[in-house]
Amino acid sequence: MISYNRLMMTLLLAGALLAGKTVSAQWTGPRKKVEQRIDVKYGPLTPAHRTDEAMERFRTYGLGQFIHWGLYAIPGNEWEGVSARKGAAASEWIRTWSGPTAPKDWKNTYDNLYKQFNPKGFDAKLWAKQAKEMGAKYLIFTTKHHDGFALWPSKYTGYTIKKSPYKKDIVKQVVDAYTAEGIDVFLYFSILEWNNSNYMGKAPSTPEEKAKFNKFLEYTRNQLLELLQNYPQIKGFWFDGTWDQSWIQSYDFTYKLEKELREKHPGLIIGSRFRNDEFGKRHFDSNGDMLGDYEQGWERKMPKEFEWLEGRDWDCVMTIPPNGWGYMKDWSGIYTKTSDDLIDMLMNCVSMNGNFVLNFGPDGNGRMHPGEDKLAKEIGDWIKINGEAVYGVRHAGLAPSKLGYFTKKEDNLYLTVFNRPVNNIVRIAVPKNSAEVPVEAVLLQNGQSLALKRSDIGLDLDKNTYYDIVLPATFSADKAFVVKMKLGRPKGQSDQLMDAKM
Ligand code: FHN
Repeated sequence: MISYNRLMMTLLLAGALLAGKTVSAQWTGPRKKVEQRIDVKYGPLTPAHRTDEAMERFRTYGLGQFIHWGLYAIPGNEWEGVSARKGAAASEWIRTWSGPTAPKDWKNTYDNLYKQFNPKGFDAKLWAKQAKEMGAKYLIFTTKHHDGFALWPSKYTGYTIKKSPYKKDIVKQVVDAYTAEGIDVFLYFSILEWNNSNYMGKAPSTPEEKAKFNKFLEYTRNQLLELLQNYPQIKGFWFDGTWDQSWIQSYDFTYKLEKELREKHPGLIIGSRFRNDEFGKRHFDSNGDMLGDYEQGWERKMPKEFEWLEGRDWDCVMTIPPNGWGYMKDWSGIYTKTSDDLIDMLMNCVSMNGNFVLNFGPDGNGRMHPGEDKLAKEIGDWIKINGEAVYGVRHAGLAPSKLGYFTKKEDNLYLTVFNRPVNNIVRIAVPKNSAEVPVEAVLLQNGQSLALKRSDIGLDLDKNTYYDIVLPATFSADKAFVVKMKLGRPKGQSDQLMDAKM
């Protein structure tokens, strides 16, 4: 018999579906607690916190590289001198260009771009070398985006790299080159396809529609199994384009498919974007349990507070321009993030146990944008000096500092300072009852020892005690720098001060 809760959930979902709304996850605050758990048949297939080797490795990555590459790289967000800005959602969405600026018969032009795709300058080894120099420990690479064009010679469609003048398998070159550099590879895969005649956004309703969409589902399954077979080194899939009702309603199929992929490839990592439960709940099921191995909703945003994450694994994927993941020829007139912005975001993420994944959009010839080259170099230079504070670190368990971000590894505490105090005193607040406190401090970049002393300021009702680290007045920095502290047992007790009686 169907329970009351389940019935209510079903009615609510039906209401949402009728109203044409997608039931989406919540990314802008602490997650609302589910008041009463209900029976969910299509919930998570893996534990909330996997402890196998692959997942433990995922937790050490710190920095990743995303690459969006496909036919959209040819126009680079413009066509015959006309910009697609304001006409298309983002550079890799240029096929959807509409409005007064859109070229005539644009979709058709776009769908034929594959006939020109011949990136003679593409060298996967160069990309991988650059990624390594930048400090990326994993790559997420677009095997096919929403246009459906496959960068590998898939047997299941004619719309692939094999049909282009370039012909060669790009996915293979990328997987091999990055793996050879010791960088783990995850494959981005868009479920939705704009120009596949079997795809539809709405849930199929007639027998004909159902037959068509079933073909699409089988095609998706075949392609995914093909990718696993062709590129067995990969560590995971990064799914996208899973928000349409057709996919949402296919929960029985997607559940079985996830199971099959995991069985075929032990250790495979899949984020929370792949599928939903039978009530249409995406990322988290109706009980609030995560559907996948890590939270995959932090796109161009980060949690404000560590507590929001409730211990879950996560990654943050970030563009350099405000939005736009594919190649954008013209970076003028928009804000493009600086290496200071990006290092700040990186440290913010790792301080909350997340990975930061920076996106690159190479051009139609296979070259990175010069602006991306510059940023990769600057980030790499910084990480070479400060990587100890980035990789394999965990949340430090201290209250956030106004000066920067804490990370921790064993008995080392790191503070990456972005806001240098004018008095040169880096003050660390530690709870009074803490079993470990800073006992030594150095500048990570050169090992220079820094003076450190406890400062019992005596603020009324204060639960903290303070450790003051003095930066040499002669020390100058034009980028964030790291203060590395050794943690040890506190020497002596903090002063017992009477709280004010008011
Ligand atoms: O629509 C895509 C977009 O083009 C891009 O690929 C990003 C990357 O996370 N994902 C989708 C939007 O969420």
